Amino acid sequence: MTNQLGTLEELPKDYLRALNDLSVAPLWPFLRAALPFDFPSRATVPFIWRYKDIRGHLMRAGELTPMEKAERRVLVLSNPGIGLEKLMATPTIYAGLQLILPGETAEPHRHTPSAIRFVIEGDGGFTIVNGEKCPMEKGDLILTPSGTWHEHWHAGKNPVVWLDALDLPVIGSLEVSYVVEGKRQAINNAADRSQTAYRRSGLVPYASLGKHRADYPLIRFPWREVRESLVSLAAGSGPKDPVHLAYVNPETGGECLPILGFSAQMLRAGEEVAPPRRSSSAIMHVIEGAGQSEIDGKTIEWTEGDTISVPTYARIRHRAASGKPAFVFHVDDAPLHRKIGIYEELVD
Ligand code: 1HN
Repeated sequence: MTNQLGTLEELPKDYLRALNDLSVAPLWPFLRAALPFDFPSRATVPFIWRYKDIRGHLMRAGELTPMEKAERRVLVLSNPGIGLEKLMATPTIYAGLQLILPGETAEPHRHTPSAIRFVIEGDGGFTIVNGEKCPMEKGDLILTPSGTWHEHWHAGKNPVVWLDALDLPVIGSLEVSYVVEGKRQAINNAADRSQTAYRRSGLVPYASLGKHRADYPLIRFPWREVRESLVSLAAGSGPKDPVHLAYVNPETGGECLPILGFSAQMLRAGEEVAPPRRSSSAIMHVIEGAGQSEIDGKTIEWTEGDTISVPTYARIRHRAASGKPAFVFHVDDAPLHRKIGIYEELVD
């Protein structure tokens, strides 16, 4: 084990030039940066994007840039430690706030990155995913897995805003990110299938038994039901038990998308929780309530609508304000970490 690796400066200029001409690089000057001892180096910083600061600028984008010129009208939550133009909230998570105004549509397309929408405000928006019409109510989670057609509509009266999260940094780094445009979809359900075929956990359509399991059977997870489930779970558990539910594929019980994972957590009024340090990076979005988090020594006060980045292996403590519970939505890259065998949790 050594920190005394040779540097570029130690090498003769003509040698470096000869290597350079051949597009060859010596490993040793760069090895420690690529493979540090004991703990990874991280560009991602803990950061909060406050909804109250950004909302006005998003509305202004609605005046400045028509849909035809935007394709998707989004302000991207770019981690300042990584660089704003990289469009990354964390090493694996793209996140943005998308605005759609009454009467507007975001045209159909499908792409290799998988996406989710998490609704922040407004009524009357809907997303059609492979023909399934999904209403968008505050707090609803809607999946648009890799390759699924999707388009957004707005039949309501007020602006609709949602949080987009995509695995774009991963798909981009694999050099396989692309989009295909398509025709408007015929709607093939009256009520959305997510609310009929998979109405309740523990019950799946009989015909699905013994068959190849659907990759993405459930597309919309209504917040009303997730919230009720969290409140019931809190009532049925001890005062210190975590109240944290993962969104899963109802046919497999596994994570609903291959790279990013989604969960919702209730923090009881005044409660403080200290999860283990996880290898996964994450964003945390405040659905309801207020509180503060300490992330790698940085104290962040949050309230409804805010979104926070959490670096890999971060030391975290969350505290809900007293008076009422807080509800938060998490996006993390733990599904990818588990698949490639790098997921770990450390307890100090
Ligand atoms: C996308 O397709 C949407 O469909 C939103 O609403 C944000 C960011 C990058 C790439 C594709 C959407 C996106 C996106």
